[in-house]
Amino acid sequence: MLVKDSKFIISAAKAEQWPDDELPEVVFSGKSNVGKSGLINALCNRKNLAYSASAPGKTRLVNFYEINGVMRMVDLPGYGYSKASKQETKLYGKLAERYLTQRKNIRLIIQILDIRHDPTEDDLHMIEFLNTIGLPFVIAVNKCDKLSKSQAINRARSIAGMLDIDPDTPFILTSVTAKRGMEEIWDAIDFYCFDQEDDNNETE
Ligand SMILES: Nc1nc2c(ncn2[C@@H]2O[C@H](COP(=O)(O)OP(=O)(O)O)[C@@H](O)[C@H]2O)c(=O)[nH]1
Ligand SMILES: [Mg+2]
Repeated sequence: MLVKDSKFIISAAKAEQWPDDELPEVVFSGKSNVGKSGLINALCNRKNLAYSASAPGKTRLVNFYEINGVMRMVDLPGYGYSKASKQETKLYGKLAERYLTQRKNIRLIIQILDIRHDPTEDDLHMIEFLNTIGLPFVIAVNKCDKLSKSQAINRARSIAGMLDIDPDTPFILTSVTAKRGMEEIWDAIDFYCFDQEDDNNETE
């Protein structure tokens, strides 16, 4: 999709604040600092749309961004947020969990991992959770600019082997700084948000 218009809608602290319409939503999930906001910015060709630095505190809420008036990107609170107290972590975890289990608009989840590190226990729990809720997800292994191309491919392979996922799950190497993998992510977004509906319409 060519992004012509992208705007921040709301940082929701409770479900009552979720936008009340049928727009498809793509969710960005991953631990703090893995690049959730950066990926949203890169996909939208914006510098600061979703940057936490410009919105202190909002990273622990569910942030909604509307794209071209036809879909939304949703920046989930990062898990493993070290600065939050245990109680806060639990609360924000609940916000994310409620959103993921109750929100009807979700078409796709982009689960982001750091290519340099093995998945954390939190990452593995999150992926287990994604398997149980049954919504489509892809894995983005981000920060691949930090490694050489061959190192990145090897790391991605070894990370894939550590995950309990369907072997068909798309595994996309991404870099916010080098703008890598953006087309592949957009392909997945377009497919899950729009193409499937088009296919249905064609066969009617
Ligand atoms: N080198 C590199 N740095 C990245 C990449 N993605 C994010 N970062 C940096 O990692 C930090 C956290 O990114 P951010 O998008 O705020 O992570 P979030 O907490 O998951 O939203 C920032 O300093 C980003 O500039 C990437 O692909 N490559
Ligand atoms: Mg963020």
